[in-house]
Amino acid sequence: MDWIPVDLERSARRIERDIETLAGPEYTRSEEAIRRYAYTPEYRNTLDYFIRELEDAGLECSEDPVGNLVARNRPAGERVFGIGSHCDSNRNGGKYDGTMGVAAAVEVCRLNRELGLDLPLQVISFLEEEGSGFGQMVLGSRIVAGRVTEEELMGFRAIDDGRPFFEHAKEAGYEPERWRECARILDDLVGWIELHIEQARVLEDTGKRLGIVDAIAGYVHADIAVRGRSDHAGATPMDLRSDAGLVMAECMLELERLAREAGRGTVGTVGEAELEPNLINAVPGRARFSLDIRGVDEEAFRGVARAIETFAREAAGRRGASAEYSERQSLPVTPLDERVVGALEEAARESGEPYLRMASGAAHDTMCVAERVPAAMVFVPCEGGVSHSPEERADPEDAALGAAVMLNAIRRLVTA
Ligand code: HGY
Ligand code: MN
Ligand code: MN
Ligand code: MN
Repeated sequence: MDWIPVDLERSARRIERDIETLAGPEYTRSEEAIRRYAYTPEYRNTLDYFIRELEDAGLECSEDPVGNLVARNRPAGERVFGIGSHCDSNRNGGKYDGTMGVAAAVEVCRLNRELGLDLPLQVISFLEEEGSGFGQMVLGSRIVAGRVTEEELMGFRAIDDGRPFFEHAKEAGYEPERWRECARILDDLVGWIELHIEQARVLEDTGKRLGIVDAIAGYVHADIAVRGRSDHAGATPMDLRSDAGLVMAECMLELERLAREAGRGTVGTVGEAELEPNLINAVPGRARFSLDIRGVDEEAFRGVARAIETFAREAAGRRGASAEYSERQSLPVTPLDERVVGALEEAARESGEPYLRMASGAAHDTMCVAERVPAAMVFVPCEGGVSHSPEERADPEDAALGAAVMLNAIRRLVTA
């Protein structure tokens, strides 16, 4: 099947306009980074922006009971091909993570209409992919995939004000008690592709413009709470202390050692850390820190999670303290669909641009969609691999090429 000619320059300018507009003050809580969390005014403005663009491209938009945005160019019940990503941001986010994937999906819809292809499409922009609002990553797509329980949902609290997820959802106009109905948004999908920035530097280092993703690393998210004893920092001799901060410090270094030792791409990160009472002249009696452990080898990364849990208990015991490990959530390594990957590779070859077949170290909503729908991803480079940072930089020209590759692959998949 020959390559559909696309005016890549025009697509790049439209994607760039979307990205730059959505970096403006009404779409982010602050100027120094993109701060756009579920159920906030800036998030609502962003959804409304995409709704306008999707309606201009001939799609009908709706939002499911928790706020996943869905847009279709076919009536409910008819088979469609799914594309999309997320437009919430990390708490210290950049302009491109997620948002560029939704913008590329909108561009596919524009091209579909302008070129008269009339491919059956559905766009989804998933709620709370980053976990910036409630500390629960890929929450919108986990709800859609049924990878949460009612009990868990009822227990999720907003990071900023501690109020329940359901309360925030209702205040934003949704009906979260109907969360089980969200599964329906995957019912008509014959396939799914998410375009996303790579968030690492493999494409840049190898001089490729496109990544065709065939697997996504699994992960464990957990917290360790240490209880030692608060003491006077000046009067308490070193051998009489039960310093929770030192237990945390030992665990941080042990996590690094375990991840390096496990190899096979296993990584471990302590990204959040709190000490109590967090005073210059008090020995910390309590510490709470997060664990983000990932890899494409299930046994390796889950082995690291088990090992650090044991280590924390023992390190705490040696200091007269105790340590409590609690898992927030985890998702398995997700192999993606060979037929969708193959169609993307074929389209990438036809584009004549250098591409690389690769795995994703970052998590994506596609992990949850892939549970029920043949799915794959397209990566575009980001400068120096920098992401989850306002320094994130990516090239709209690459996203335009990615959109054209998606369009060509979808035509191949829905007409075969
Ligand atoms: O952290 C992740 O993998 C995703 O970008 N939220
Ligand atoms: Mn993302
Ligand atoms: Mn992210
Ligand atoms: Mn994602």
